[in-house]
Amino acid sequence: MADMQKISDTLIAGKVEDLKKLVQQAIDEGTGASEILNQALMPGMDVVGERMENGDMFIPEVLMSAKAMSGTLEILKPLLTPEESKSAGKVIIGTVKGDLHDIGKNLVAMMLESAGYEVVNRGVDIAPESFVEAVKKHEAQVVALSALLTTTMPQMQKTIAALKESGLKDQVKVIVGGAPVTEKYAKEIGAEGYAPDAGSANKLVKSLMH
Ligand code: B1M
Repeated sequence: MADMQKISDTLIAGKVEDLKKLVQQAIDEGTGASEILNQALMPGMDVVGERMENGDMFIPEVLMSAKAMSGTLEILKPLLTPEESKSAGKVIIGTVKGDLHDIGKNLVAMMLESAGYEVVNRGVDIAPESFVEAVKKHEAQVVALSALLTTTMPQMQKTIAALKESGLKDQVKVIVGGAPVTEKYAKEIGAEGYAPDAGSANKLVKSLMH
């Protein structure tokens, strides 16, 4: 049985290589990828967030934890993604302009890929016009916007406005998510959907594709 607490503590300590080893070991022992994610890594990141807020952890330390988490996602990805899957549709995903948080967004991208969607992950700090460009280029059905800062949430509305201005809004559904985003906010800015976590993002995309 994998030691979830140890995995969590190693993530919080930002020990990148140790964490990769522990996660690999847990997988080799038969622990499921989503179990590791939900029972060790996500709770670990929550502790990091609390400590950051209380001033008990500083940016360089938080970055090490983030790096460690991203490293494990690389290990978990093939286990969450089927080798062969027919595309169920195309989704463009990115973190909005001014926002550099990408762990949650990458998790959503991974979950969508695992459900068979073709995902174009644009990265972080993506300006409204870059989303417009991506929709044009890839002819996607859904655009998923992530924001982790209250100060960057308005970029979601700006992205929707840019899509309208370019005449593309009728072709795509915009969905939003990220810790400070709410269902109410999504409605206010005219997004077609809101997902509180990666699992519900999958369900939401599925419901919008049909
Ligand atoms: Co930042 N940070 N950070 N940070 N950081 C938060 C978000 C914060 C809540 C911490 C705190 O004070 N408690 C706070 C925001 C306060 C606010 O505005 N409400 C904050 C702050 C203030 C900042 C800086 C301003 C700090 C500073 O410089 N003074 C700065 C801003 C930089 C910038 O973006 N311009 C900053 C910087 C950073 C780091 C770079 C150090 C690092 C990010 C590294 C990286 O991402 N590569 C970082 C981190 C790691 C965090 C915390 C600790 C963890 C975020 C995370 O990865 N969580 C975070 C505190 C917290 O959230 N507990 C915090 C794990 C991840 C799996 O969850 O991203 O919520 P999450 O994603 C979930 C859902 O939200 C949802 O699904 C995911 C999986 O279930 N979801 C979507 C996310 N995107 C979605 C898109 C969808 C659907 C669902 O599309 C439809």
